[in-house]
Amino acid sequence: MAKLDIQKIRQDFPILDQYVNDEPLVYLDNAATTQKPNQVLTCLSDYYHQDNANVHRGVHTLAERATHEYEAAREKLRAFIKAKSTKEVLFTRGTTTGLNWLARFAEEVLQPGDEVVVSIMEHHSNIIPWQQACRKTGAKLVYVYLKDGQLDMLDLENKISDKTKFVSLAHVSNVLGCINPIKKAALLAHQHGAYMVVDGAQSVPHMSIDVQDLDCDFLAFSGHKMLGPTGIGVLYGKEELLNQMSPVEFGGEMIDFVYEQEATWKELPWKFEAGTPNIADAIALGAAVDYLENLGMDNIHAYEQELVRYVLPKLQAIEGVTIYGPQDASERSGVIAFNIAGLHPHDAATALDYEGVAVRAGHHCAQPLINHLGISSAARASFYIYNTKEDCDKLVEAIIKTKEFFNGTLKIR
Ligand code: C6P
Repeated sequence: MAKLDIQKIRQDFPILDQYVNDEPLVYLDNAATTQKPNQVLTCLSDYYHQDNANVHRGVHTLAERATHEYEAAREKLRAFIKAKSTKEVLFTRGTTTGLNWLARFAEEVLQPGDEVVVSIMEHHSNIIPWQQACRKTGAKLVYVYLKDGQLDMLDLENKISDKTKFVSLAHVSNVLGCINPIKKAALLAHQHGAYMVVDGAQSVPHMSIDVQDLDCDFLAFSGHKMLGPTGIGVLYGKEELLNQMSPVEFGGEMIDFVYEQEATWKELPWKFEAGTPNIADAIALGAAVDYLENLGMDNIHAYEQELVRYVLPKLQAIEGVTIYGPQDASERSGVIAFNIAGLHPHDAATALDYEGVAVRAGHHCAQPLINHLGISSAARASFYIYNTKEDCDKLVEAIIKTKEFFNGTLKIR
């Protein structure tokens, strides 16, 4: 397997080359958003400098260039997730928008007494839209709980029944870091005639995804967590299902014919893309895909696992540090949420920032999970392709220093 040249990769991310609080920046908040390489920034700037025009509307040269680049980006995204057709790749604002669109579809499908199955580890974006759909239709939202810090597969099997119409699961938890067995879940869902929805926000940026192999019906993800710009993402859906769905937004560009009292829709994927789309960011997301493909998604996943294998035992060895999720590095992606005994995670994150280490603290938009874990919040370090073992060491040192600062009682197990 080709190894990644991390120092070379880092040169593409000039933002990393800075000091924060007089310390070299160690950016470990990649689950919130990733940094953007020069290639993506140049793509954005080139588009606005050279090609900017509206898409699918004009016949002039710039309009044709912009349309070509926008649709070429869609094709890159198709190939990236191995969808059958570009008709199955809808540009959205991000994961949240994609999941909201699906919940609208659910409102058309759900009947009183039907069930939607989610897990307790879901991000609010994969809970609240379903709560709303259930409330409007009289369907019930059913939760699958945890075993050993990850999805309880027995509970999943028990909760999916013939009443289930949608199963919607995170592929990777943004708190527990566990990787959920989506292929198995999809099989179970389909055995009961339910649709399988995947929240890919934390998986698509980090591992090779094959929607046909997973056999999921829908997959939502965000560009900004995979080196792309904010405000752009993708909703994948099987063509026959997207054809059954009504558009969520109406207006310019998504129509075929408009009469005084009614209208007909364009074919997929444009039926879902009302108004002027986020052209530049879609094209730049295509550049991010080029960058990731060039490194190789399997290499990226392997490298992140190497970092987790390196840092997890070091964190586990610090007395008073609790790590959430599976304790075995091989079962995790590069997300590690933790607490330090006696310290509020916001204080911990602020103290780490004094050391130049950027981590997130809070409920991570997963309050039901945080409640279920019996805590009020947690700190979280999350890794990506430009992080190094030195970054891991810096995190560990900074946590130890923080503990010393607050209670002066450092012990290594
Ligand atoms: N999680 C985090 O720091 P958007 O905001 O639409 O790009 O992504 C929403 C979302 C959905 N599902 C999962 C599993 C996620 O992790 C996120 C975003 C960020 O954990 C911001 S709250």
